[in-house]
Amino acid sequence: MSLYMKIIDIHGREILDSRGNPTVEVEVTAETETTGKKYTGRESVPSGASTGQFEAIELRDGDKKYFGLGVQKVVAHINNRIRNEIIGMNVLDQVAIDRRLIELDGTDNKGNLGANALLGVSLACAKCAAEAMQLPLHRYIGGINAKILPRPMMNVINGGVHAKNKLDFQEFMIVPKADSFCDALRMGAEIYHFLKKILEEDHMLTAVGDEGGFAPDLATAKEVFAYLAKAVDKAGYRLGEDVVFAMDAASSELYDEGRDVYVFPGEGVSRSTEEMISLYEELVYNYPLVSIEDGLQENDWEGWQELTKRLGDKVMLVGDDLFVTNTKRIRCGIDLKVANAVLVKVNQIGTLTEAMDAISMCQMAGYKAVISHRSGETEDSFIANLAVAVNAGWIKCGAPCRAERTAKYNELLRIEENIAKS
Ligand code: 2PG
Ligand code: MG
Repeated sequence: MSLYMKIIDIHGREILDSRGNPTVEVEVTAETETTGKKYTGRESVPSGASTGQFEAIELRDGDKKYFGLGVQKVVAHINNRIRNEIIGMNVLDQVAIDRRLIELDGTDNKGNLGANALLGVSLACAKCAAEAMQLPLHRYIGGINAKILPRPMMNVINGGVHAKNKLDFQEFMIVPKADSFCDALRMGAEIYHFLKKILEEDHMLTAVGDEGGFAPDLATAKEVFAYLAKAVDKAGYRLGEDVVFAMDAASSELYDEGRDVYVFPGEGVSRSTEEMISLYEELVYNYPLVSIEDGLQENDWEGWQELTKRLGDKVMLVGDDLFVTNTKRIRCGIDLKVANAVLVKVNQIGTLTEAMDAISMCQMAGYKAVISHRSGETEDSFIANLAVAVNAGWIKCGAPCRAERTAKYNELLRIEENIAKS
């Protein structure tokens, strides 16, 4: 590579995420060899609640501070071992940086230095490189053809482990469709406000859950979709045309391995794999539901095959805990004809290069890639840039509420403007 922007400093620190838990922030500084001009990129690391069993390891201190959730050890890894190893490298050589990080960790699951250490450094390098090249981040990562604004999947009703209500399924999303991202976002926000009104009229709680959606004490998917349909209608949009629905069952959280059933405490029922699939068929038949994420648990490849046979040509079947943004598991899914879309979460795998490899694998196999936030987020908007960089077409980043969610949406507005101008 002819351009050399030497990394001269890396600094990690502990900050707070949207749940008030510690997470990692990293600053990377690089210097132009010829002029000595310095550029800095800063990024931070999200954190999940319904984490998949096969995700890369998020290291925590486990001591008295912050109930064991501190990340001081991770910060020390960044400021010592990683810093020593990466300083001097070319910040423009993302693949080499990520490879070095992976080698330095030396484990399959990033359990040594922590995926949260690696990811913070990896993303901050990309940001610093974009600054150094004086390019918008989406353009630096994606190049000249980065141009598709994603369709937002907006989680407006929160349940599962993201809210303390009766709702067992984790996420219910509205997916507006418009000619521009700006209009889609406005539609989503309008529907969100109508939803609030309708819930209030029915004396439901409109306090919000971790991802900014409301967390009323509804128990079933049908009840939720009935409210969503009403809100879409009140907002003046056509259900099924202007707006469709998506859901994240997050079913690994509901699964009881001993009894081989999915337990729904809010509904007071259990469901077998067959009953889960039948329920989804019924929902798809009755509502404009276009996407079901983690419909079955993360180890049930056979169940997923059946689910894919029955619904794969009608809706997006998105693997989150199932694939964990890991090319080994995605390869397996493609070979077994399981699912048809992958939820991409950068912290599930730990480096930007590996996340982009996962996206390429999806796109080559005709699987959709949905770029996603975590339930624990920061004001960082890297994923908005990533979604456009890879022309993913879809992004899932919560309700149009809470600054850590709107940070992503607002960044997409800026990107849309930027693309229109260029
Ligand atoms: C999910 C995510 C994000 P968490 O399951 O898809 O919405 O939740 O970050 O808690 O895993
Ligand atoms: Mg999920």
